[in-house]
Amino acid sequence: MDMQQVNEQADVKKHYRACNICDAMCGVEIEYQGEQILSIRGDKNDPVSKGYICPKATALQDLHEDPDRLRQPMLKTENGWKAIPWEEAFELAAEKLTSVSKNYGKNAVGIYVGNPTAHNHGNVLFLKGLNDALGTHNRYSATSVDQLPLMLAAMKLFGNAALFPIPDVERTHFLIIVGGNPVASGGSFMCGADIKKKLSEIKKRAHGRLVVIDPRFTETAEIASEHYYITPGKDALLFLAMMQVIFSEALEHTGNIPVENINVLKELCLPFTPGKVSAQVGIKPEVIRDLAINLATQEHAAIYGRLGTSIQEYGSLCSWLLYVLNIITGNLDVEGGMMFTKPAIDVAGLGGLSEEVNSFDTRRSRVRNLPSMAGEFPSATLADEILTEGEGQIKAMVTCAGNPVLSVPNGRKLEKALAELEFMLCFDMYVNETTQYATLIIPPTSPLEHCHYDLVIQLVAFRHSAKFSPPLFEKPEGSYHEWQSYLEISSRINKRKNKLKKTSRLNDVTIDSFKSYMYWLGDEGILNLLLKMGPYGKKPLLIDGLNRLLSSPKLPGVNKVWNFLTENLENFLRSKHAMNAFLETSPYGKYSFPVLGGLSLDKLKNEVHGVDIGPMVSMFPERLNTRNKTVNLNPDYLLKDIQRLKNQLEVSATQSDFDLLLIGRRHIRSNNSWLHNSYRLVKGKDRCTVLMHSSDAQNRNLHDGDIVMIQSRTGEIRLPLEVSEAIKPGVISVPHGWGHHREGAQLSVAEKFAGASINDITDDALVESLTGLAIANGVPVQVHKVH
Ligand SMILES: Nc1nc2c(c(=O)[nH]1)N[C@H]1C(S)=C(S)[C@@H](COP(=O)(O)OP(=O)(O)OC[C@H]3O[C@@H](n4cnc5c(=O)[nH]c(N)nc54)[C@H](O)[C@@H]3O)O[C@H]1N2
Ligand SMILES: Nc1nc2c(c(=O)[nH]1)N[C@H]1C(S)=C(S)[C@@H](COP(=O)(O)OP(=O)(O)OC[C@H]3O[C@@H](n4cnc5c(=O)[nH]c(N)nc54)[C@H](O)[C@@H]3O)O[C@H]1N2
Ligand code: SF4
Ligand SMILES: [Mo]
Repeated sequence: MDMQQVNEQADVKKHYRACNICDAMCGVEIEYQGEQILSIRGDKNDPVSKGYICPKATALQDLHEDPDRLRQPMLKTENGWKAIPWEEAFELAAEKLTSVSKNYGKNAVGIYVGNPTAHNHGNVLFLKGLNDALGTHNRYSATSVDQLPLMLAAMKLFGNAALFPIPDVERTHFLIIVGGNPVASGGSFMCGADIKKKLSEIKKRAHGRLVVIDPRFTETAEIASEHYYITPGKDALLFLAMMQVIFSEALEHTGNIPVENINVLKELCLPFTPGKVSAQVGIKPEVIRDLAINLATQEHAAIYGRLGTSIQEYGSLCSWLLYVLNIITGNLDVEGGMMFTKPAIDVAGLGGLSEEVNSFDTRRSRVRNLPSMAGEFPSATLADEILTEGEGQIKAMVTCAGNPVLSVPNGRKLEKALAELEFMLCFDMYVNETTQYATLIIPPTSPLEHCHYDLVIQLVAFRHSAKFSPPLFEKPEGSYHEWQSYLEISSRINKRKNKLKKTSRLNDVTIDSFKSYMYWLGDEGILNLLLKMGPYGKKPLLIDGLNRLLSSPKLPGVNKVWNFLTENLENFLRSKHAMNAFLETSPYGKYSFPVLGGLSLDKLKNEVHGVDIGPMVSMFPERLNTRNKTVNLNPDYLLKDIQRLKNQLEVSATQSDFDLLLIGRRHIRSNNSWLHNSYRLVKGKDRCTVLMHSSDAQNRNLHDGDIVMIQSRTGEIRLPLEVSEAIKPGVISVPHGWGHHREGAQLSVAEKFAGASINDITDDALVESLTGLAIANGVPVQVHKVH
């Protein structure tokens, strides 16, 4: 019987799940017959997304059916890629990774973790096991081309690098969005479906006002009440000037937030008057004043920033100032302002307990002396660590759901570096721009072949909900889910390393029994435990309770309790394997009580459309993880950057050959680098173009449709020009995630819509001074016509 016959006989059925492509978590309804997907629509009964989806949802089908998608481990041979059995792949990976670390030291293995990891709970839960098995300090991720400054600001202010303020978009009356384009991106750190509608609704509320501040007149600007063009990289000046207005008008008020050192701020912002910063920022002094005064006086107001204020020269300062502006205007932790989440699996609560998550500058990178954050080094220096000889040089890499050749600055340099590795293992579903350098690629199951729970994104959503999506299709026989591959490889590495050490407490039997235990528990078992322990699980609010205990000023001997707990935790965690992810969340499992009711995986499984838990609620000061339950506003770690800005106020900018500033751009039909193999999503008008203001085009005698060359310190790319009025003069914009013409990649659709990679011309030497974060917005470039 062939497939067609099977399909004809099968009933037409409906499957419900959450789309896990971007951060919006839309509910989808998939109609299918046998193995055949008939349609993908919005799930009208999803209590949060209510039927909304964007065009990318169809990619769930395209990814599943894509003939280029890898379904088996692939080994690079002299005659090209060869599919090999799974077990053989696990053995080979463990063997090579162990031998590199034996020959050159554990730091000779590097690991880079990409964005889709956050959309795959199994990977999140089992990554720590893999990291521990590798034992390397050379860890990198998309964090340092994305939200790292937000983590640092949250750590400094709230004592927890995983506790993020999120705009309460459903109840705010005045929202200022600086350097974010949620209408295209679906909303980041303000996650939830149909953000365009949610934002539009702000304008309908009393005194409702949506303000966008962006060098480009974006899709979000189109629906805003007002838009102001800003010079890239000058946001910190704007924020300091707003702060200056607030203090000079004596409008500061911090509501229920207990703060320290607010007077330091008053001093600090004195030089930054609206009049002084206006010319550099590009916004009139009266507008700056008005925004500041309204933020301080209007109820239900918030100011929010995203990539435009993050991956830029003053990313850390901007992110900190944004949070502080909300604090001193009484808009933090109040309805309609910036609030904190308490998701069903309390990732922020866990973050507060983790020493590693809350660590900054505990190590320095070998070549460029850049600081670590949350146990990772900045990705902008990954290529250096591979290319520069000496002790600790990276000789083997592991990538997990990442495409750094297209996403990290100076991708060309990284490419050269990857080509020199002795071994590279990529967990990915494609042979793409990065994974083509692999020795071995191990694919995940398709997005429709595994279950899904939004472990990470719920942390940064503007409304609490929970949804469990079962797999739609069985995974192919003999294949492994990604978490299983992680587990298989980490157990094998652990065994090999133990043989080398001979002295370890762990022997093969314990490693094997742990592995069996983890298989028995599975990703679902862990989710179930975490849900039961979470805030809606009717458990003793374990994580929450610990967090409170640890930061309670009234409790005598807190340090003793802390030491006791961490010592015990460490005893569990020292065992170095995948069990860690689980143990970290229930280290006190033996003291826990029977679960009486509340949220559990079984309950969620019965709610196929998901459950709406409700809006964010005020949680301070309890939710604070600072030891004394106050927010210290002293910006000691930022003083250098503030001084640098102050100096810039006095001197005018020097002329440079690179006379334009390059910024990024997102489009609703792309997602970073990896949806361009879906024909439905890439067809139509070319999207990988250079956007330039008509006056800049005229000055260079350039016309719409011309092929132009963009040059920077690091390289050049060619792209078609799109002349526009919707961008600030002096600024050009190019989307990232393109450049699929690289030989060796096997993306049959994407290569026909190749575009060019902006990260061939972003500069790995240009990093934020404090963290080493990549500066991808505001890169100096020049543009010429190609003859
Ligand atoms: N110039 C510039 N650069 C940027 C940005 C910018 O705005 N401008 N944005 C930055 C940001 S915010 C980010 S997050 C990074 C993203 O950087 P990365 O995470 O490195 O890149 P992605 O394009 O998201 O690549 C994801 C990879 O994961 C694979 N993949 C997808 N799903 C799965 C899965 O379930 N399992 C596995 N194993 N693989 C999977 C895809 O095939 C793809 O190879 O890019 C950054 N780079
Ligand atoms: N469709 C789609 N959705 C996505 C993604 C995608 O690639 N495509 N990627 C996902 C990921 S990984 C992330 S992190 C989020 C990102 O989500 P967003 O941050 O909302 O997305 P961006 O479009 O990068 O928005 C950044 C904005 O900052 C502006 N900008 C650039 N430089 C500056 C500056 O110096 N100052 C100011 N004020 N503005 C500046 C840009 O013009 C742009 O409009 O989106 C996620 N969702
Ligand atoms: S907005 Fe994001 S989550 Fe919703 S359908 Fe589109 S890609 Fe999926
Ligand atoms: Mo991102």
